[in-house]
Amino acid sequence: MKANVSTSHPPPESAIDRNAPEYPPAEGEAESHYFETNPKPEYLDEVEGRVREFIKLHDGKRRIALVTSGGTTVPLENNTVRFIDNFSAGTRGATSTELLLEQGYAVIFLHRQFSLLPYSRHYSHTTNCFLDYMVERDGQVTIDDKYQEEMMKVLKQYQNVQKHKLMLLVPFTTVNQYMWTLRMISLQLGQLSAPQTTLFYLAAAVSDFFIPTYRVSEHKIQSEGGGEKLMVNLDPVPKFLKRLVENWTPGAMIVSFKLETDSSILLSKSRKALERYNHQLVIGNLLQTRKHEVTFVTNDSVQKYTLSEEDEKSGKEIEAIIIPQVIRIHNEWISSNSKK
Ligand code: 9Z3
Repeated sequence: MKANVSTSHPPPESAIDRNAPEYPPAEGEAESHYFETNPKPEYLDEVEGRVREFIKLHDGKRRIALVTSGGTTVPLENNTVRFIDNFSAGTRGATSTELLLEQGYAVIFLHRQFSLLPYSRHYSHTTNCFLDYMVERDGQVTIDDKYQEEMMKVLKQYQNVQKHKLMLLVPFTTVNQYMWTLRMISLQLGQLSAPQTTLFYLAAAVSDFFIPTYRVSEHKIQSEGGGEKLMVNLDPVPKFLKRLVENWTPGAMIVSFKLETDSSILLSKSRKALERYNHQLVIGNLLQTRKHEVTFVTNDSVQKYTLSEEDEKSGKEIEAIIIPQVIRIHNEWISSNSKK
């Protein structure tokens, strides 16, 4: 039996308001300072090899998208017992990736390890347990007749993607791993001959605050003695989007997401992000309504897209509205940049 209640959302009226001060976009100095003082993940060279191979396989044959997905953690200890996390399940990233693949993109899926993955997301979530799709027949485990058609469709799509090596899965857990990996992949994609064909779709919920490595406690923070408060002192995470747009992958089409909880500031914050980072598209969404409402903000338009109740009931997802619009804007970006 399943109690179908959601425990992952605080009541909207008590959700935190992210009215934190705006930190300036990071420039070159902030980039060198960050990457000199926060260590490179020891596995990054291996991942870099795979990314190179993947890009080489698809460059010139199809468009490549980098999709980021899921939340980043901020460890409080080096030998990590405790960490700060956020709500993101990776639904937006995983669902959008399936649709981009369907439209002919090859996708590097930079995701929080153990968050939702394209295709398997349909059966991996605790509210959608894979065991519920199975039955025992003549001593064999098989898929229940009523799910055959739906599962066959997902299986075929998944197998096609595997067969043609159209998706590369790259995991992260901490915000530092995310930053290092994002920069490495962006620099690789920045070397393509037609950068305008590359799409960045930055849906990951990246922590705004972190503890720089030199201040992180080596071992588990002790609670002995009692009565002491644990004071956590966080620095702002540098805003590297400007570096990505101008230095790491110039010429690519970049879509960032803006998340807020207060509807009265969503539009102004989205506009501000577009101005500050000078990229092509900000998709604004509210924590409370992100699954059925988004607002596209470009230099010359603001457009709200809503999933009707009817569509939602029929199982349609808002990404099925988002992705065709993103591709339309990407097409325009490619043609306006190819003319030059
Ligand atoms: C988003 O706004 C995504 O749409 C969600 C998707 C994280 C809300 P889920 O994974 O949720 O489907 O559960 N992502 C970007 C959030 C973010 O951190 N944006 C930064 C900001 O708002 C700018 S890059 O400051």
